[in-house]
Amino acid sequence: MEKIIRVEGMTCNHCKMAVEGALKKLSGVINAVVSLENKNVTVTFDEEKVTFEQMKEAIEDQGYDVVD
Ligand code: 9UX
Repeated sequence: MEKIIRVEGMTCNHCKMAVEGALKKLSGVINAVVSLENKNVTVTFDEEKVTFEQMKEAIEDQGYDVVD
């Protein structure tokens, strides 16, 4: 499935790469695309393999805030 997660604090291309990379490292995440303009990340994932909490943690570990 696909979910749009709102993320605060991403301002540059490095932020984009950090968040996309952290998510794509999770088993079950198929794709992750950050929009700096929209302050969100669109994640395509297998909901049987990865949870929202895991994805949230991965983003927060990079230093960004997830808005539920
Ligand atoms: Mo540079 Mo993006 O500090 O946060 S990585 S703006």
